[in-house]
Amino acid sequence: MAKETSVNAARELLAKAGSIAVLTGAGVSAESGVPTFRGAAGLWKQFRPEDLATPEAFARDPKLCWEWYSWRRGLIAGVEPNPGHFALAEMEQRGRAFTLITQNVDGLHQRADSKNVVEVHGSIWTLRCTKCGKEWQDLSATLPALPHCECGGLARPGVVWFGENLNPQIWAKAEHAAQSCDVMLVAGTSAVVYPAAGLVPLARASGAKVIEVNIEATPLSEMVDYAFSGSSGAILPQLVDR
Ligand code: BJW
Ligand code: ZN
Repeated sequence: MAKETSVNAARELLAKAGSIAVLTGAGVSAESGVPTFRGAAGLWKQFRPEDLATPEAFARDPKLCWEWYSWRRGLIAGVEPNPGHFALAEMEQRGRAFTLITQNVDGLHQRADSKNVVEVHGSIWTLRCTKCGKEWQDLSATLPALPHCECGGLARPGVVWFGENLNPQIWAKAEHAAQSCDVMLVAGTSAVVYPAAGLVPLARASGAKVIEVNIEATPLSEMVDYAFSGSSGAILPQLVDR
């Protein structure tokens, strides 16, 4: 398919859309200083996902797992949202259906004042009890080596690990947004992790136009209507209708 490269045309498409769904990934937070997962400087170059981001890894060594998540919490607490986050928050303030589906667990979209954020992979600021299932927010800079629930159960990070199902209510919101949008904007994701990546073909099959923003080509790049090669911090502000 011929790729439309004009930022102006994509901005106009977004300006005219009655309903927008956005799907973001780690690349959107990269310019804030949050490491991505894949790629040369990605977390998975330094750490093995099977050692840290699976339920089996947590069962085997919860202390090691919490050490990694506590380190990431500290890192994220020390950074700020970047122009890409702020552009998406501004795009939402246009009085039409707008859903920001994010795979990110860092909470930076909310800190940039985005409102309708659907966190399909959970939040690093949420803790969940492995015994009673209670969930709570904890924004503290430091956590105990092994955080516990008031019921005495061991707490785990409220994120979605490999091999785990996504929260059905949250996933239903993401699917609904993908199926009902006129335009889907996909930014900063390698689009290799499912089912999140499947939201893009779902939107397309439902008739949406798709705009991608990424510094590299992804498995989606061939199927989208507009593929912009560049950083989300630079391109997303250009897509806001001012
Ligand atoms: C920039 C930039 C800049 C850089 N500007 N761009 C179908 C097919 C194959 C496999 C599966 C399938 N269905 C399910 C699976 C298994 C698995 C999966 O997808 N595996 C594949 C990786 C092979 N999925 C699951 O297990 C999911 N669960 C599930 O399906 O449940 C049903 C089930 C149950 C039991 C058995 C089987 C199925 C759960 C997936 C959970 C993913 N969890 C993580 C960790 C979250 C917690 C944490 O943060 O620690 O989520 S993994 C990690 O990857 C994290 C991310 O949200 C996710 C996606 O990564 P993302 O955001 O795309 O980041 P990167 O680093 O990959 O890419 C960054 C991109 O940004 C790059 O493209 C850069 O170029 C770009 N970039 N700087 C713009 N400045
Ligand atoms: Zn509990």
